[in-house]
Amino acid sequence: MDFDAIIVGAGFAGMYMLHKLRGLGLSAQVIEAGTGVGGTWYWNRYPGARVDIESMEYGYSFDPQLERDWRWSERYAAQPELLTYANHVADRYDLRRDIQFETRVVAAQFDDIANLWRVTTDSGETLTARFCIMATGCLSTPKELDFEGIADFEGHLYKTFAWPRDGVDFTGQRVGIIGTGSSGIQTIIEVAKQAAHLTVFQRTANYSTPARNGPISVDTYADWDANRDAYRAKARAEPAAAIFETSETLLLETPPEEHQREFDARWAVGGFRILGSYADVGADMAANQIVADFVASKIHEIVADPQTAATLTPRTDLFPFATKRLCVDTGYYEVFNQDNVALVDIRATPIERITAKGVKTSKAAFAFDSIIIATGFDAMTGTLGKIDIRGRAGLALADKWADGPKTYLGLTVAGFPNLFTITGPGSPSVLTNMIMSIEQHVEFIADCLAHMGKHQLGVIEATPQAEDGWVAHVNEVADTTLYPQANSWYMGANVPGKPRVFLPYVGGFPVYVEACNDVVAKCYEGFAFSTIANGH
Ligand code: N01
Repeated sequence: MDFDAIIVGAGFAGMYMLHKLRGLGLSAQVIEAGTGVGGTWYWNRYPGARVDIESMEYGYSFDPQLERDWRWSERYAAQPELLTYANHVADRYDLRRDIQFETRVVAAQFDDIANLWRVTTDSGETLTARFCIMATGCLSTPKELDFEGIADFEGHLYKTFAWPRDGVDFTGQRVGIIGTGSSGIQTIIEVAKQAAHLTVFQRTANYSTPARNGPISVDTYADWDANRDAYRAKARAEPAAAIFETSETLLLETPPEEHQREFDARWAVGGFRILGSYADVGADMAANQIVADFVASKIHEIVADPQTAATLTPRTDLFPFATKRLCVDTGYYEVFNQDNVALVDIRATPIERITAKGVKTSKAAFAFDSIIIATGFDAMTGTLGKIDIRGRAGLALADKWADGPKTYLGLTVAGFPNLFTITGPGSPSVLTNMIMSIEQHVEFIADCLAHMGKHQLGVIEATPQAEDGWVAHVNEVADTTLYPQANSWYMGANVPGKPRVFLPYVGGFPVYVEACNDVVAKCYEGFAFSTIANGH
């Protein structure tokens, strides 16, 4: 089967890409491993899974009628509602007829002679297309489960990233959970409501701020309906493409009573607002410590037992505030005041192994009916790394990226013609409201393909010089921040053996969009095009 484009993944990126390509009159086929659309929201069905960008800002913005017709129920939509939304989009634009479900792409190889991509699936089928577009998501391949003895456990083992579709009832159970990132924190809150006893194994305490979730009022909707364009524009003007009310004021130039007021106000609004409080928090350790101290004081206010509060308080010597992704919760720290919840510090007493009955640390043995694994993902490059992607002359992407990913704009890779990576490494992606970054990339790609059609260009490829320049810029900007100090998944540091490189672009969404627009305005500066004679 031959197509103009093959799109890998039917999450929000793949769905919109398909819709855009159809609009250009191009044939496209989406290949999706799951049985349905939704990507992240298809796979991550653990209890409490919920978006932490406000729902109003998280929905697609490309179709005003879609926005007007859809009504979110809560300020932060829960996974079932997000999945319903993804299905609504698929139905509305009749996307499913061009999506091949339950199929995994295992290889994508560029044929230099025919100038096309040969994409092989796990069923052994090979499809061909001029363009190959990776809409594979940034957090779609879980970390390897590296616990010794995990196969010995006789109880139930659950993974947040592959949760049973029918849900799990933990009533009356002794449950252990490993991992206190966003997935773990959201899961803990819900499981603590059911389980007879929940033991939380924490290696690194994480910062979490209250979501202040709740129903979206009629007034809020009326306001959004009247001012939607202005809100969307406001979000796009923010570094994270979401309304954090980002300030340019420097914390270190502000009197203490004023920053206390500012933090309190932002804590009261909830969500990620605190991230926008002062411009120097992400770059200056002294400023960063002040916010860290504020959050620490909140943890100590909420958690009754001082020892538990201390263990839950993140240490800035391990990572500065927000250099690991901030979590957003509804009652996380409060959970530790419940009698049925215990916290185990596995930095002090490491897990030695999983046993037939539960978990053994250096200090004690714990018996469980169920263990939940919430240990995170091989982020941004993990899924691409699992596909045997080969560009010109058989060059393997895995080899090219052996020391860390190299891209031009996070969208293209030199030596890999007609390949695009939506929200790829080197783009703002995970540091932003993903839907905004997805839309911007999809529109960039669609405009590029339209340009190529108009000018009868067959092949586009980033030049090595442009790629080198972009990679240097991505690193240079990251080095002006505190991010590289953390052993985070942003740095690839959560996966043993992965190169330690800051993966996303931290220059901010507006700066990045301007860079992309500038490239286009300069006739796709940094790209080489060629025409082809063989009909492709
Ligand atoms: O994964 P994580 P996640 N032994 O990597 C611990 C997005 N997301 O799935 O920090 C013991 O953040 C690890 O400890 P440490 C969001 O972008 C969004 O929770 O490595 N512990 C950490 O506590 C998020 O950032 C939403 O010391 C081990 C945890 O497991 C990203 O996905 C919801 C361990 C992993 O945390 C990933 O979040 C959920 C080991 N061997 C996710 N290995 C929303 O929108 C790891 N850990 C709300």
